[in-house]
Amino acid sequence: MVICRKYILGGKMKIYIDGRFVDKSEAKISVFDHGLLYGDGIFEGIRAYNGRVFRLNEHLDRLWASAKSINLTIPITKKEMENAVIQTFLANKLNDGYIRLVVTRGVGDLGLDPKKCTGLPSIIIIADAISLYPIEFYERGIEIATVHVRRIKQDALSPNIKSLNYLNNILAKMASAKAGAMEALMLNAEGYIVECTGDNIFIVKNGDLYTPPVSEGALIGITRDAVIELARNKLNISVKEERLSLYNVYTADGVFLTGTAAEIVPVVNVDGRAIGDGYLEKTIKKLIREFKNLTNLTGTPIR
Ligand code: PXG
Repeated sequence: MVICRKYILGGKMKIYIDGRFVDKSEAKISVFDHGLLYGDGIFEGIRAYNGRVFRLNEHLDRLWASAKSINLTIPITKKEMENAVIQTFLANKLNDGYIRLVVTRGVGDLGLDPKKCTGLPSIIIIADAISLYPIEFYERGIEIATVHVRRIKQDALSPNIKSLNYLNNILAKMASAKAGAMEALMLNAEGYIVECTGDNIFIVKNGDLYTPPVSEGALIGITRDAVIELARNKLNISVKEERLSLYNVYTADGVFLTGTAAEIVPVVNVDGRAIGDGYLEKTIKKLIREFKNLTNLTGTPIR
């Protein structure tokens, strides 16, 4: 997706590295860090709205699960990490913003073997003001394109490990840009819909929501979960996690993407086909409104 970053204005950006805050220009790690050499590490993207960090515990639980899965021990507790995230927002005087939380395997030698990383894993926390797409795209919707790059097979690498290696997604992103679209629709090896490069996908059909089950190879998105809860519990909308084909997407009444960075963004065109009611689709509008309420009123306070 196209990221329009509005960098922190005035003052210096403060980056958290291994328990210390440093200026952006001083924020450096070793060229022998296996996060850099091999993408051996994990990350989370987290957002704060109106002085509250949205679903922080869920993000930390997912980070810890990613770490467990690659046998990496995060050298601080979840409570300490929660504190570090809050302190990073405070240090950068941000009430609304985006956090990139990265944990690398740490410094090793030029071989793959993570046992050679004898020091501690590195923890890096970067906060910034971000709006993913220019505002008019949230109002008008975006165009996406199906790409030839298939989502990596889960029996090779679980999509639920938010690893520092995002080449699968980056190659897909490049292919969608070639097709003149803002985001790539990724299929699994069987040709069914999975997700986009940094967001999950939903369709609306006859007032019901459908999204691919995560067993198709998608990340269990935190925004996806929030949207499913809002639809079922607040708006009384049925949500079905079902295998979806391109036919289902092309013939939907509405299509939208969800992600921490993207939030909820309507899709108005897929592979050159205009989608149903586009950005005017009623269910999507209701969900965007409820999601705004939820993000403004809930979350871990920044203080
Ligand atoms: N699928 C993938 C592959 C992701 O990386 C999501 C879905 C949405 O998940 P959440 O939990 O955020 O609702 C993601 C999100 C970005 C960006 O800049 C987003 C992600 C990773 C890297 C960059 O938009 N992850």
